[in-house]
Amino acid sequence: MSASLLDLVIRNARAATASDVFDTDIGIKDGRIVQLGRDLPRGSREIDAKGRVVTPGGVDAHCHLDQPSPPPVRMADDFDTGTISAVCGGTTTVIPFAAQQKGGSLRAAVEDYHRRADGIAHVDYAFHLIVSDPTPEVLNAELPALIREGYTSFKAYMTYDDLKLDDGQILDVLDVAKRHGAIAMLHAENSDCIEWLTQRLEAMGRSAPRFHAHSRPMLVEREATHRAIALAELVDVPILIVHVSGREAIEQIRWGRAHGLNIFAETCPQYLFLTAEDLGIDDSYHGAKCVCSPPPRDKANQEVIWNGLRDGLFSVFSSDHAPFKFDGPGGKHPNGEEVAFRHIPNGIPGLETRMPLLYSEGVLKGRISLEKFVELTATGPAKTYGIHPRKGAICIGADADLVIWDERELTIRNSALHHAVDYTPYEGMRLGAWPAFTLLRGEVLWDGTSCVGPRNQGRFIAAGRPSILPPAHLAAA
Ligand code: DUC
Ligand code: ZN
Ligand code: ZN
Repeated sequence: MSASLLDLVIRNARAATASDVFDTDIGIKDGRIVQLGRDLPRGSREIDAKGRVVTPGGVDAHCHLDQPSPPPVRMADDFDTGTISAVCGGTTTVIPFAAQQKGGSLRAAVEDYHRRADGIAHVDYAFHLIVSDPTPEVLNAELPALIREGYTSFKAYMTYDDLKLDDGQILDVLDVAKRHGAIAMLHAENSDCIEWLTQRLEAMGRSAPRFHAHSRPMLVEREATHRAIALAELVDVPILIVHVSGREAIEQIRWGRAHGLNIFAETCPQYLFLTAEDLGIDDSYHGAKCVCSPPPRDKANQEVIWNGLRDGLFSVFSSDHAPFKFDGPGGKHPNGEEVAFRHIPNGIPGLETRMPLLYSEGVLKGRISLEKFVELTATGPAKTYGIHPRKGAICIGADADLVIWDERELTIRNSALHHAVDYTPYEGMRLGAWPAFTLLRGEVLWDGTSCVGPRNQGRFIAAGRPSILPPAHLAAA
């Protein structure tokens, strides 16, 4: 091969995939990986990785960007600020949610969401759907057509009045997933229990942020997780339980698997690095910064989550980035004021810190292997949502979405992050690594200190059939 053929060669990489770690050069042409091996010919550009770890770019398969919320709530990040923060933290593909409004069409939600992303995203993106109103038109026409067009995953909520489905509706959407080859993601919390507890807490004057955690104890997640599994069993379809927070939900998932059911699971940094105490040990409103659902639990549950990451219980590690500012209207002070916990927008930022946190606390502290890190942050999500091996892989033909890691000590400071949120729940945490380079389709977008590459190059990726599903001919049988 002549020297001019390669656009970029990354030399001396310690490449990590979900199955191996090996020393190699990486040859890139037209945005794709075209050669792996030692002593590759010169490229038009060269980066010497000097034995540094190189992983696939992260796939953050659960984040919320510019998602319309009931007024006065407003997300802080759009596709511009959200995806630039993704780049700086090593994530090169995001999968946020096109959310159907009750009474609205799913197709309209998708078209609206494309308008929000088109031309301003800095990383590639696919969309999950949120089905909040499964009318016959949605079930019989819109959803099957959208699945065929590359929207092969959708989320159903078991809580939140403006989103939740009842059990019959969940059965209906699971049936569509089975017949048309999509993966359903379930937000598993028992809505009636939460409302009952919330009213009792409010009646006792317990409305500070920390009582959010009291209104959503683990049993509400355990019950809904079990019910979701039972509904999936009835329909005979795989499902994925999102944002699993601790032991009781995990026990249900293990039970389902022990009974031969294909139950997949996702967890998030907040369940490894935060506890309910971060919502406040007194009635301070600062706890609103960590209000998310399900809420963070305790140290013992963090250990149970680590075990699940190690032993294959989890296939996806996502940020669940749900960006609301702390100060000012629209965010954690929805009307510009402190409010009772039920009115605090649920969600915390985490797109930029997801990969460095897991690398530092997981890989560098010996809790998980490098291969497991890659599986959880890139390969697993890409396979789960039908974009592998184009994304989430270091192999010939894959998009050259890569992170070159710099193992150095640093402290997380919100002032150094790139999202539009005015805080990070991880302020002051010490880390041992951060991306030295992030590449999207062979272009360096982040060089360790600044965003250097071409902007707004993010493209929509139409997802295929999730590879975790049985092959179509068997599923139909
Ligand atoms: N569920 C999510 O998936 N994200 C943010 C809040 C929530 O409840
Ligand atoms: Zn959710
Ligand atoms: Zn979410």
